[in-house]
Amino acid sequence: MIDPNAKATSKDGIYGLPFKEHNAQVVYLPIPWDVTTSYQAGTSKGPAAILKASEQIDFFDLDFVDAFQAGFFMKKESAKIKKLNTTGRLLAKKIIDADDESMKKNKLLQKNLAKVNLISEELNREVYLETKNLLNQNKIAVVVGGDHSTPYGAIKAYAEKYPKLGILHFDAHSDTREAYMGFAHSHASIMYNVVETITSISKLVQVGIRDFCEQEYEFTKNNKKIDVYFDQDIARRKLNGEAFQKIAKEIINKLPEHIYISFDIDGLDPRFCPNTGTPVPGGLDYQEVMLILHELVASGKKLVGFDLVEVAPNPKDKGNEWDANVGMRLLYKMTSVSLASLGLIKKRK
Ligand SMILES: [Mn+2]
Repeated sequence: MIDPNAKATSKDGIYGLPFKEHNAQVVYLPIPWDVTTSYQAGTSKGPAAILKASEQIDFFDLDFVDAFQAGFFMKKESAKIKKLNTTGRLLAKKIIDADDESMKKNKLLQKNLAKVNLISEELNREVYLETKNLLNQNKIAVVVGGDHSTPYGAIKAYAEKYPKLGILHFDAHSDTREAYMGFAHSHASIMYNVVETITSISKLVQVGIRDFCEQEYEFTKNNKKIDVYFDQDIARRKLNGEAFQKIAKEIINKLPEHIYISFDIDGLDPRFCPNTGTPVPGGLDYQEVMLILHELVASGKKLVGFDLVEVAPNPKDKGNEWDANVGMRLLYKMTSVSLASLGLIKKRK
């Protein structure tokens, strides 16, 4: 019997819970990955930081009854993925540091770029197979990144299980670059790759976007599957006196029956994620996200899967758990929302 009022320790498992993979409804896949991170590396340490911070959870929730009873389990970080990350990052670093001219002339750099792209494809395959395996057992598979390239394989597996899947994408960045610095599977291209290559996906709704290039703006504007809630537009609507709840409802209304959330922590105001790879001013407030999640459950639509990416611990301040603390709470809430929307746990009111 689990005592929800006792102090948790992450030694027992994520959120201090004693579940194993076989008796857990929700399985978190930690992906320590930051191969193509261009600005600040460190997101590869995100999953471990979230696991450690998860000791701080308090299970009581005003919205849901004892979500943890469904069974949550975080797998061990895969040694293979760790090794791929180390190799890939060393190769990618030289490419990131090189200028356009040397990229054009230097054969070795070009070879390295091709290798990085292969390494990324290998990660996508690993995540896809792992997710597929869990979905076949009717579990919820949750990628915990790592940078934003990590959930591609998971989204592919979810899209196969749920045709016409809709993606709700929280992010500061559009992530719709058609390759970035030559990297075909970088964090900056995930949603481009999702929309272009996973064609059964019926909708992509982006929220909090405030950093993008012209190509991304044109791409999202010209694609009928994509709706963008730019941070600036949300802010101005609020400043003009519109209720955020109306915006939250509108966002959920745009989505189909089956929803997958891809949550880049930097979609939030940077005060909730000061150490993320590429923070941008502005962004959503924590409670605004909570309201969107609340509206999702109220709509009767189903949150079939989700991920959380780009959470990074502070490299200069080891004991500082702030980003991971926010991340683990957001992860717990999304898990509860998913379970409630699927009728697997009870709502409190
Ligand atoms: Mn992102």
